[in-house]
Amino acid sequence: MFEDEPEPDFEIFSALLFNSLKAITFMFFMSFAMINPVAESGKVDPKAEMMITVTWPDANPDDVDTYVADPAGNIVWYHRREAGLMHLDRDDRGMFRDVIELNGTTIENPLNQEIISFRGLSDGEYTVNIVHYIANGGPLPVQVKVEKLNPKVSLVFYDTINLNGTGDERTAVRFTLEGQEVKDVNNRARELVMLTRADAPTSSAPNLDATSGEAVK
Ligand SMILES: [Ca+2]
Ligand SMILES: [Ca+2]
Repeated sequence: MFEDEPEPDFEIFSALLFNSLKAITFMFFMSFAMINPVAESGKVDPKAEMMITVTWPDANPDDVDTYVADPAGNIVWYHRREAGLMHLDRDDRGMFRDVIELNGTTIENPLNQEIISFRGLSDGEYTVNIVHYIANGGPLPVQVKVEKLNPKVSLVFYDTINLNGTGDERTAVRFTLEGQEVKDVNNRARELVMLTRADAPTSSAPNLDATSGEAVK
C-alpha cells in the first residue's frame, strides 16, 4: 500500500508538467497568430483607437498648437497633455528646443509635428483646432490628418489649412462618433482656446516637462 503512493503523485506531476508545456506552446503560437494579422492590416498601435496628426513644413520656426475637445468637454492641449481618453505626444514649438541626439552629437530635428491619440472612443462630437501660437512670416500651411485605427485604418479627414498669423485659431474638423461610425464631418468654427484659459497656470515660472525635460509654455 505504501509502495503504491509515489506512483500516482508522479503521474499527477508529469500530467501537470505535460499540460503546462501544452499551455506554453499554445500561448506561444497564439501570440504569433495575434501579432501577424496586426502587422498585415497596418495597425499603428493596437492600444490607440484614433490618431490625429498635425504637421507643418520641416525646419519652419513657427509654433503651431493643437487643441482637441471630446464629447464630455475635455480638451487636450500643451498644458493638459492627458484629457479624458486623449493624449498629446508633445508640444512641438517649431525649431525651439527641437534637437535629437544622433551618435553622440546633438542635431536639430527638422520635423514639425504634434500627434494626439485616443485610447478609447466615446459617442458624441469631437472638435480639432489648430492655433498659430508664434508666426514668423506669411501664411503657414498646416496638414491635419484624422485616422480611425481599428479594426483597420480609415481616413476620417485630411486637408491642408493655412494659418495666417499669431493668434489665428482655426477649426480643422469636427466629427461625431456613434459606436464605430463616424458621422457629420464638418469644419464649422468653434473656439477652444478661450475654453482652456481657466486651465492655464498662474505662475510665470517655466514648467519643465517631466518626461522630455523641455520647457513648457
Ligand atoms: Ca506647439
Ligand atoms: Ca519641431
